[in-house]
Amino acid sequence: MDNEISTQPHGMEDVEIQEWLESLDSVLESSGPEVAAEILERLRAHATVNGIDLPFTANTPYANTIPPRLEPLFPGDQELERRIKSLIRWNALAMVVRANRVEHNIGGHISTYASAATLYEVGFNHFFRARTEEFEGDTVYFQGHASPGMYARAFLEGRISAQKLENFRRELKPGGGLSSYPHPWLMPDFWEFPTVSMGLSPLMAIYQARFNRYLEDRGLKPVTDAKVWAFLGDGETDEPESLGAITLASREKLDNLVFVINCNLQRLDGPVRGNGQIIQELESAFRGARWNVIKVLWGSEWDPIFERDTEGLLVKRMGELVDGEYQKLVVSSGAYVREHFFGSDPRLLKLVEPMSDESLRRLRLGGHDPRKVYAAYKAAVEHKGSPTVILARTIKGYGLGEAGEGKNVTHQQKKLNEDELREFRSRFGIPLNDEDCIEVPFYRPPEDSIEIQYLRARREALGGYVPKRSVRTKPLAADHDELFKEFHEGSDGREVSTTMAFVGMLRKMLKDEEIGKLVVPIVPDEARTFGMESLFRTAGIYSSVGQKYEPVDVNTLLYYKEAKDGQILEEGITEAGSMGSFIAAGSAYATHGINTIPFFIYYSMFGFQRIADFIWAAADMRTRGFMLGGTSGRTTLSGEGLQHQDGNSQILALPVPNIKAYDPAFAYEIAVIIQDGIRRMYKDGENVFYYITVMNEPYAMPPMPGDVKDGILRGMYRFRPAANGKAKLRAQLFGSGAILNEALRAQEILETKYGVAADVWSVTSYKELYNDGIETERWNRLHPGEKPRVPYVTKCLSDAPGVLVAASDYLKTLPNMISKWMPRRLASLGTDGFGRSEGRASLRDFFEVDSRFITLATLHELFVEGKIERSVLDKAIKDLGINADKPNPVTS
Ligand SMILES: Cc1ncc(C[n+]2csc(CCOP(=O)(O)OP(=O)(O)O)c2C)c(N)n1
Ligand SMILES: [Mg+2]
Repeated sequence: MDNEISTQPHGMEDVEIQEWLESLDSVLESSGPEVAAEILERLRAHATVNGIDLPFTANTPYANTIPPRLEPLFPGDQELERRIKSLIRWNALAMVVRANRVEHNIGGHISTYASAATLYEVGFNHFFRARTEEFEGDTVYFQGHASPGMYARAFLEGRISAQKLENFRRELKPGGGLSSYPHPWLMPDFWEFPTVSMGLSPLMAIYQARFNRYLEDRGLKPVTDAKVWAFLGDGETDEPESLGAITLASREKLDNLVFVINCNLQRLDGPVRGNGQIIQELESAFRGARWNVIKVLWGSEWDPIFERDTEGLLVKRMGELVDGEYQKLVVSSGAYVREHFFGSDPRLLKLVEPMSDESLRRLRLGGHDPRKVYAAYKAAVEHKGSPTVILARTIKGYGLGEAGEGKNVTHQQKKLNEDELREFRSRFGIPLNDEDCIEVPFYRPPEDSIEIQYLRARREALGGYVPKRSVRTKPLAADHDELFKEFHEGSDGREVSTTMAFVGMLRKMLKDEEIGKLVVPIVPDEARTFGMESLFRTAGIYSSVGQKYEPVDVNTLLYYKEAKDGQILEEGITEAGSMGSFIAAGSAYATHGINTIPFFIYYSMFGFQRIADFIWAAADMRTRGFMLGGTSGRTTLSGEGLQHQDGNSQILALPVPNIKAYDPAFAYEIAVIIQDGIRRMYKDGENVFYYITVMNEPYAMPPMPGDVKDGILRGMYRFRPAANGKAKLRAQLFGSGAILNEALRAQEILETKYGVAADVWSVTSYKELYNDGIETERWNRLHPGEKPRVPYVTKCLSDAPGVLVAASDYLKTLPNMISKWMPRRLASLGTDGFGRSEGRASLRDFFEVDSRFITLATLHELFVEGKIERSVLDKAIKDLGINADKPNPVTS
C-alpha cells in the first residue's frame, strides 16, 4: 500500500526521526492541530520546491481518524445500551433461525446485522431524529440485509408483534409477516427507502440530500440541520452507482449527508479485497472526491498500545497487512495475534508484553466500540462544508463464533446448532436457560424493565421511532381544467411535435397558481433536444451557488440562467442521478409532506433500458410523478441509429406494476393523461406514476374529437371512423404515437384505391388494455357464477366490422398481447430489430410500419378471409412499391 509510513528511510537515525515527532507533538500541545497542519503543509511545499519527490497519496495511515484526546464523552449508559443491543442481536438471529426451521431455505441474514449492530444502535440511541410536527427528521437508508436487526429493535420498541417476527419472510401468513428487506410497497408504514438492490441507496441518498437543499433554496421547506444517513456494505461499493455520484455530493457541499460504510472486509463469497485494503481504497476515493473521511478502525482497547508506541511502528504494521490476513487475525486466538501480528518486530512484541493472550484476543475493532462510533457520528453531524463518510471496521458475523464469525460462509449462515446457540446466548448474556435457548424464542424484557424504559426514553428524546413512513401532505384541491383546456383545441394546422406540445404544457403548469411551485422539471443534459431551453430563463436552472459567471450567451433571449432559486434540475449526463432526483421529488409527499410533481424528461432509450432498477425502486417507494421518454419511437427518431432509436421502452414499462405507460399521438391526449395523472396521484393519493413517450416528429395537432377522455385514459378510442360505413370491405386500424398518422394515411389509401372502409383507432396505452384484459379474465375465473365481465378492448370492438391491423413504433408483441380479446385475428406491425441511421420515411419502409405496409397488411387480411382476390394483393404490392425480398428488419 502507498500509505505506509516508513520509519527508517535510508538509514536515517531513529533519533532524528524521534526529534521531529517530538517537536510536532509539542506544537500540537501548545498550538493545536490547525497550526500543526499548517506547518506540515508548509513543510510539504518546501520539500517540493527543493526537489523532493513526495509521492501522491490521498490516504492517511491505517489508524483512527479521531485521536482519543479528541473523543467526546459518551453521553449514554454504555452498559445498558450494550444489553439492549444484545437483545436485538438475539431476536434478529432468532427470526432468521426460526423462519428457516419452519420453512427450509426461506433465507434471511444474520451476519450483516451482527457486524453492524453497534453502528445502528449508536445511531438509534443518539442520532437518528424522527419526523415530527416541528421537525422534518433525519432520513436513514438502512442496509437491506441488516433488516432483521431493524425488525428486532422495533419488536423491543413494541412496534412489531412477536407474531410478525415469527412470520419474517412469510408475508402471506394470516395476520401478515415481515418483508425480507426494506420495501415501502409491502410495509408502507415502516420502510421509507428500498435499499436491497446494492448500489442504489448510496446514489439515492446523495440526490435526496441535494433535493433537501433544493427545497430549502426554493423556499419550499424551512432550512434545518436534518441529515441523510446511508448505511452501506463495503462489498456494495463495487457497484458503480455507489461511488458514481460522490463528486456531486462534495461539489454541492452536502454536509447534510453521512455515509456509514460497514467495512467487515467481506461480501457474500469471500473477502472484498483479500489482497488489498478496501478501507484505504475507499478512503482515497472519497478523499479524492473531497469528502470528510473518518476512519473508525480500532477500539478503545488499542489506545494504550498506540500510546506506548512512540515510534509509529504499530501504525506502520497495520498498514502492511492485506484484508485477507486481517480477516483471519480478528477471529484468531490471542497467541496467534501475538505471534503473527506483533511478532513481526521485537519492538512491537514489547509493546504488548504486559498483556495476556486473552486481552489480545479481546482487542476490539472500532466499529464494535460505541465510544469510537459515537465520536465519529458526532464529528460527522458537526462537520461543515462537505459530506462525511465513516469507514468503520467490523467483523462479519460478529458473535457467531464457530457458526460463522468472520468466515467466508457467514453471509449465508441461517441455521445454528444447539451448541452454537448456547454459546451465542452466553456471549451476549441473554437470560434463557440451556433448554429454552435451543428453541430460539423471541425475548422481550418486561415493559417496566430498565432496558425497555431506557430504549423508549432515548427514542422519545429523538422525537419518536425510526424507521417510520407516513404520508404527510394534504391533497391538491384544484381540478386544473382551465390549465389544460387550450391543448384540447389542436394547433390550427401548425406542425408541432408531441414533445413541443408537452413543453407548452410544462410552461403553463409552471405558471399555475396551485402547482406552479411544485413542478420539478428534471433533465439530463437534453433540454435543447426537447426544445426546453426557453425554460432556462423563465424557470431558471437550480444552482446552490447561483451564477458566479456571466453566461456566454447572456445577450440572447434564452441564455443559460443558473439561480439559487432555479426550478429546473439540470443534472448533466446522468440518467441514474436524474432518477435519484425524480425519486426524491416524487416521494417528497411522504418524506417532507410536500407535493412536488417531478417531470423527468430524457432520451427514452436511456431510461428503462439503462436505469430500470432505479425505476423499480421508485415503484417500490410509491414515487409519484411523470417520466417522459423523449425522442421516442424506433422510426420516429430519424438519423440517430441503433443505440438511440427506441422501440423497446413501452415493452420495458410492462413489468412495473404501478407505472402507467402511454404512447400518445396528439397534444390533447397528453393533456388529458397529465391532468388525470395529477388528479390521481396528488388529489386522490393513488400510488401510481406515469411513463409517457413523446416524439420529435412535427405534424398538425387535431382538436379533440368529442369527449374521448375516457378512451384516452383506458387505452383506446375511435379517432376517425370510416367515411363510408356501408362499404362491403371493412377494416379496423390501430395506430399509436406518431404511427397513428401512418394509419390515417393508410385509411385514405384503402378507401380511395381499394374501396376498403377503415375506422382508425388511437391506441394510447397497450399496457392499460392488457391490464384490463387480464384483470377481467381473472375476475371471471374466480366468479364463475356471476355475469361475466367483458374486457374493454372487446367492448370497443363489439360493433367494429372487418379485418384488424395494428401498427406501432414498438415491438409487435405490444398489440399481440391484447389480440385475444379482439373479435377476430390481428395483424401486427412493429419495429422489432436494431435501428438504423436513416430518415423517417426509409426507416418506416425498413421496419414495415408505414402507410403502405398498413395498407398491404389490411389487404392481406381481407385476402385471407376470402374477401378479395390474390391479384388485387399482387398488384397492391407492386403499386405500393413494396420490395417483397427486402431484408427482414428483425434479423438484419
Ligand atoms: C445489485 C445486487 N447484486 C447482488 C446482490 C446479492 N447480495 C446480497 S448481499 C451481498 C453481499 C453484501 O456484501 P456487503 O455489501 O459487503 O455487505 P455486508 O453483508 O458484508 O455488510 C450480495 C452480493 C444484491 N442484493 N444486489
Ligand atoms: Mg461487507
